Amino acid sequence: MGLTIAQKIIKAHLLSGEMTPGSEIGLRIDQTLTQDATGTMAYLEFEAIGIPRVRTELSVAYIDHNTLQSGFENADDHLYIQSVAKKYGLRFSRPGNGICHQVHLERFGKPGKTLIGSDSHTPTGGGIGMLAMGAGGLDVAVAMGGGAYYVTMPKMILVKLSGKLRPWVSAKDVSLELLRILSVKGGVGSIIEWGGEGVSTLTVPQRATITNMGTELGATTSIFPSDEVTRAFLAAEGREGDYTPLSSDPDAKYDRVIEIDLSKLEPLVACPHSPDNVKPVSELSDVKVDQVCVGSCTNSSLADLLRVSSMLKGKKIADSVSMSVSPGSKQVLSMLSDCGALSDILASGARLLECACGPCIGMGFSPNSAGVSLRTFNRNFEGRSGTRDAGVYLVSPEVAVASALTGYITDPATLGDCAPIELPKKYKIDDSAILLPADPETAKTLSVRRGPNIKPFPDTRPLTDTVDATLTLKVGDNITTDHIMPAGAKILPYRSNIPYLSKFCFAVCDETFAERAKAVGSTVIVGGSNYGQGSSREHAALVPLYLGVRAVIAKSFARIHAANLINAGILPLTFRDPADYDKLEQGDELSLSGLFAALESGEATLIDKTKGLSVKLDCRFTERQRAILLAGGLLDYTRKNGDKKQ
Ligand code: MIC
Ligand code: SF4
Repeated sequence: MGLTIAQKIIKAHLLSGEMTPGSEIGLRIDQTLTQDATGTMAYLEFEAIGIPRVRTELSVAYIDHNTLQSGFENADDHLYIQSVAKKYGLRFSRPGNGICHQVHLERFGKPGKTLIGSDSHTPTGGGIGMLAMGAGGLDVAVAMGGGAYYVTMPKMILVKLSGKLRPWVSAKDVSLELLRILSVKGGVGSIIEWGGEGVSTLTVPQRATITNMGTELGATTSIFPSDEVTRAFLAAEGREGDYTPLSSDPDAKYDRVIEIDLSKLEPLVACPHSPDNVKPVSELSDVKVDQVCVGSCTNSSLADLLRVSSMLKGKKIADSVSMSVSPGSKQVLSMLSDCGALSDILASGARLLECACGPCIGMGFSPNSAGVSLRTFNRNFEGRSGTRDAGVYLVSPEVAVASALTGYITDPATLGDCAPIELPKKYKIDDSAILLPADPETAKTLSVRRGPNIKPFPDTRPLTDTVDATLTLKVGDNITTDHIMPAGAKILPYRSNIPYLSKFCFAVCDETFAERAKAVGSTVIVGGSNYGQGSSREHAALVPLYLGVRAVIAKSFARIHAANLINAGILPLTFRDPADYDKLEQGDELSLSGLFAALESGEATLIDKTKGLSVKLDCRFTERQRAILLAGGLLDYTRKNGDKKQ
């Protein structure tokens, strides 16, 4: 039987398991990336595993999230990561060089290779034909040490594209259309492959926008073929040698096929507070806009910003709008500046921000109170912008600029003709902000710099046969990691300080949670479906571990978060009958007993001592996951089994 693109890459990297959907597979990982907000913890874990040098083909440490440096904390973490990279054999992308996914696509991504990154938008690399997945920091640390990365073999969804995008309609609208069709849960357990004759009409940056936002569907990853368009992109980056063609076999089998005619799409908008709350721009023309942000790993390529500058040229943004532009990389910024496009952006009244994540993760440029913010980003979860009552709308760069000019959500087609954008045949290459590691001999003599903000990893504990705990928090569906462990300018500097971070755990839902959890000492959290969607941040598991969370019981879990809970030694359990969710109440005293046997049988019984009832839970894990849970998490498991795993 023929294979899909993803299946071909999986087959070439398969270390263990069967390629049947639902079974656990172990993959050899060629490349890893980290960003600084998850990187410090990932490298502390890598050091704890105790391997002298990374064993991947390429590992890169980026600094792009925590660039505000409003105190010593971020600067200390940057120095820590820089010194780790030099000693252990990684490239180090300096602050200011750009957003990890954009820079990785430009300078390192290779079709046919596997990449895991401690960031949920790592699938951006699928735009260039990589099998690129987001993972928790500990999984990345293990992969850096040469260990396999384990995922559940996904189902395959083919999105078959026909036609060509009309003027003013962009790759972002393709992503939003798929979110409209599938919802934020629709990709869970699947890889989304893009095919059909419409693919050849999309450039690599457009493809990368689409694979980037596949994350919002909950997909394991998304991938495009590698074709002549890919070759041209790599050639423009001076890397034609990295090109290999990749396509699915004509008789490849997909579990589901979705057809999208590009020529029928119109500009779309994801309304607050979920990326799948999608409406056509034409229905929102009454919405007055306070703020517009262009950038993020979704829409900050040269092509995107040339479009922005051509729309702004000779015009002024509305007085009532505050607009920011954050280029995705130094390459993008420098080329914008060389061709004069940057001046057109600045002359319009827009503000230029750093080549970094910035407002996307609430690092500055928060909206005014109850403000309406239009962003070319990928997430609009409540509170993520830093302003709790702001309404964030996700849009294409075209809709963003049209709205900045008029002050209302505006269909760009009302502005007249859409001028074509000329992309250069060669990009400007300057890798001087990517520092190389020391040679292995010198590396042995180097030490790592650790600032006072770096606190030890929380205490882990092996699983016990009985867990008695209080139901300290009950939450609803689609809880994001931004709810569990918020980010933003006030908190992000403390990503290497779990005790401090713990004060903010679930603060968006319930400000008293952290105190209450600490007071009871042993906690169970109950959630609805798609619990833990969003970011890959393992802090959303490590902080609960620190606060005494022993199990999370939900209707269903998002993939990376479930893995992070297991890696932290916290049990992710699901209701056999989702209706049982309604029977449990915050404050109930619970008991899970006979857990060792439950791990073997796949079924656990929860006793609600307060209500006097019992509830059946699914407790199905792979042999490896059971061993991790019994050991008290992946770190302890890897330390014990390190040699066997290589
Ligand atoms: C995000 O977009 O939420 C982040 C910040 O990039 C996260 C990583 C993090 O929390 O550090 C992600 O997407 O994984
Ligand atoms: Fe950075 Fe935002 Fe992309 Fe996350 S989604 S990597 S915060 S730009």
